[in-house]
Amino acid sequence: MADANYLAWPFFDDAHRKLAENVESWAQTHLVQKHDLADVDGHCKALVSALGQAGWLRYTVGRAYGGRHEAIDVRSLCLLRETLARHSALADFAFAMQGLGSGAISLAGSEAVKRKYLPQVSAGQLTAAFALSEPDAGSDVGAIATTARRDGADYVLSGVKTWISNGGIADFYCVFARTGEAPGSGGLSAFVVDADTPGLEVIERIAAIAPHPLATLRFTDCRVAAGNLLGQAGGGFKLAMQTLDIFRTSVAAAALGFARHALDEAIARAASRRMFGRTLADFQLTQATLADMATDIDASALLTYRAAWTRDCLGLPATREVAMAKMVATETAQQVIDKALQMFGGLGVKSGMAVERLYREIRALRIYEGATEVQKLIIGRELLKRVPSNKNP
Ligand code: COS
Repeated sequence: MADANYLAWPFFDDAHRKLAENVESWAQTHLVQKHDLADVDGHCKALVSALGQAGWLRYTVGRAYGGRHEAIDVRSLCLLRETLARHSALADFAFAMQGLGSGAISLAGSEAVKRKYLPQVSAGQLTAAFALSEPDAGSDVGAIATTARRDGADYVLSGVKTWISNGGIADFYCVFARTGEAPGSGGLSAFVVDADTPGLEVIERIAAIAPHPLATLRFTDCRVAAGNLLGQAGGGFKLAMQTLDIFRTSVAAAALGFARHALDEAIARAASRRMFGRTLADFQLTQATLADMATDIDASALLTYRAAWTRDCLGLPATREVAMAKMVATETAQQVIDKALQMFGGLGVKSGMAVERLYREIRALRIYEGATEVQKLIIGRELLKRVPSNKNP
């Protein structure tokens, strides 16, 4: 059982502690790692449904639409993701995408759009996706080239989106496209687009290092009602950033879950592996490695839950805190997992071993929802804002 001492930290209240306990016990009975992931799509759909039935997806939307809290509580999101990730990367993925994929609706959708989508997202009856990245616009969101042209009561979308998680299995996509109110980041808008809308097709399924549904989408004169616009025309860039400010902290939490799993594997290995007439744990080198791993995990947890608490309790976007948490938790989780794998020797690289899986599963987290380099950029810019003449360097 992973270390749960951090639950005593002042970032949490008793409801959070109870939530962590309940999701841990649910995960132990419902999330047996399936090593044969031939049907990743089917497995993912089943997980969305199971997470919905168990009530965990209620934490991805606000109370008026079936949610557990008035607005999304980031500490709950993080506790859920950390626990799910410790048990099953795909369960964490399925949970996370419901929140990220519907986040722009929660923040800026009209009442009608919220009522149409959010209750079913929360029940696990609709699968959500966030369609931001393009072949030439990943980190540079302001370079988005997909267009949305106003035509009477509709918008007509044309372009290509790629690296879209849940692409191919989602029921709807929150799509960011250029409406042209201003050049660059000021000319983007967000739309909710149902997966079966004529003109939207999945043109490639992408196989990834750790399998999950991932696709490239093409929009060809894809017509959506103007009512599907999320927020103001031209407000799409800020809406994307606001959505990421909420969910990036939960990426840090997922990385923590992977790292805690790796530490547990490493401790069990150290205690049981015999060599040179002793156990691996008897070597000071091993003890030093374990100490580094545990300290890195605690440092990541402190940054992660500080970011979540800052947003929940101080009501601040916490852009800087979120970026620090995402950067440190994902980077250190990669190192923690690498150290755990090393302690397994040759066994560590054998397919199907937990550390081998974790080694692959952590990698994408250092890239998606803003690569480490982007987080550094964000932190640097936030610091420079303290100098009035450098408000937007
Ligand atoms: N919340 C609200 N508004 C924000 C914001 C935030 N977190 N971040 C920036 N803005 C605003 C800025 O204040 C600015 O507003 P004004 O034009 O009114 O001054 C506007 O948005 C443009 O901001 P900025 O000039 O910083 O934009 P850049 O094009 O330089 O982009 C980065 C900044 C690189 C930080 C941004 O594009 C980014 O986060 N990229 C990574 C995206 C990502 O995560 N991709 C992965 C896809 S999801 S898997």
